Amino acid sequence: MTGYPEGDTICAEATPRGRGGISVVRISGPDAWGIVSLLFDRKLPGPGMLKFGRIIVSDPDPIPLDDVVVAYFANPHSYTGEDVVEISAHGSPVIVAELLEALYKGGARPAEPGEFTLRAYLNGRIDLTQAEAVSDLISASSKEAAQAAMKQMDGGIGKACEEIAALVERLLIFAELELDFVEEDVELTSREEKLSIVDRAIGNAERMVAGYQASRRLREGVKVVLTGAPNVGKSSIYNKLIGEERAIVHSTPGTTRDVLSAKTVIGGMEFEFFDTAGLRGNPDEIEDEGIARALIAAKNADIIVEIESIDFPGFSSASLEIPRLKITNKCDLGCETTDGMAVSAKTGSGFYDLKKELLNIVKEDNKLTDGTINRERHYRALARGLSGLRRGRQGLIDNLPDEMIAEEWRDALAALDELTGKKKLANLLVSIFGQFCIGK
Ligand SMILES: Nc1nc2c(ncn2[C@@H]2O[C@H](COP(=O)(O)OP(=O)(O)OP(=O)(O)O)[C@@H](O)[C@H]2O)c(=O)[nH]1
Ligand SMILES: [Mg+2]
Repeated sequence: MTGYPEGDTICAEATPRGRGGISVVRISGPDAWGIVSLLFDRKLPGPGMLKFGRIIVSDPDPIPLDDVVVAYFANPHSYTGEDVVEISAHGSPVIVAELLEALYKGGARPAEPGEFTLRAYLNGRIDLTQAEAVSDLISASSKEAAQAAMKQMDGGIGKACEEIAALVERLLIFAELELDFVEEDVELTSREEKLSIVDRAIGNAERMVAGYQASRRLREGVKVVLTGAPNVGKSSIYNKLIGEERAIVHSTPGTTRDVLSAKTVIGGMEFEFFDTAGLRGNPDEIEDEGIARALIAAKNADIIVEIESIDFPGFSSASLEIPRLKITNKCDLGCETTDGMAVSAKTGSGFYDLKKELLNIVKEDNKLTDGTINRERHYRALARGLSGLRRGRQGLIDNLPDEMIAEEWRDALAALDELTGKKKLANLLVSIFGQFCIGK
């Protein structure tokens, strides 16, 4: 299926490489129990139990390697759905290396990245979206992203897809039944009833898509682009927001040319800030590469911060339909006359309110519901499903033959199956699980 052998016994360190309190080595497969029994100086614990004991390896004479705690999870009640043994050893790379060596000698092979989770998926313990959630949880860089991943691990997307699939299956059954009676030209189910079912399916799918942008922001960070005329202090504000002197600040207008970006966490949310070249009104210079790049960055922003300063005027960055925040910088020089938000990159005043306002803008449209999709992959599959449903709906209205309509329902079902991973596509699995760390 994925190029990895299946059904053999795999092992890997499940904790990060290095020195620490403990290191956990995980073994999964039909021989997990047998291989570890040969190394452990006591009888292995029963399923779901822990036991303290000693690992003895042969070198070639038996030598005690480490005192460990062994946990045993019997199939199918384990992470992978296979027999799993976890050995918690002292956190030393030397011990882990020796232990793994002994396990290889016993017949286990090194696990590939994500292979434990892949097995959990192949054994039907989790669907594909739950496997992706495991990876998202591990790589989450904010509290909110971690919570969203946890929610997805419960299988919300899979359940929402199943509900839609159940509706589409009913439509498919109606269509096929009527095909059987095509000669008699009878209508077994009214068109109104079919339309109401397909409308429910479309409504559900649209709700899953609705939160997509918000959940993508949670995963990838909120993109905030700082724009404004030259010299208003964009780079100074950028440095202040990320807490580092990354961008060059200078009194000469037009200092910044390239788009710079850096990530930082504010109030549990990850933000990615972009510093850009100053926008000039002079049409001769509008083609300037830096300005062009600044405008592209603004187009891809989740939020645009439009900056002006006491000594330099504002410059509106086109009329994009993106939430924007107007601020005035250099308030240490006096901002009494401004009505917008006032900050000073020099003194740091106003930054607390600025960050609070950014968070408010994000939280406004960040209401995630169960089953909200969050990956481009989900989005594409669901969009395909939705267009199948819409074409089928139109077919019903246009009184197209049942055969043609059934084809649309099948397309929609195939897209849903791809989303949850019911349909197992080898190259898709390689690309998803290849991004995992080893040992997960
Ligand atoms: N007094 C005062 N000066 C500031 C403040 N912020 C920036 N400056 C000064 O304004 C000048 C321009 O600052 P930058 O941060 O380079 O401005 P910019 O908008 O990035 O400029 P370009 O990259 O040229 O478009 C520098 O001399 C800064 O020291 C502030 O809050 N108060
Ligand atoms: Mg600059």
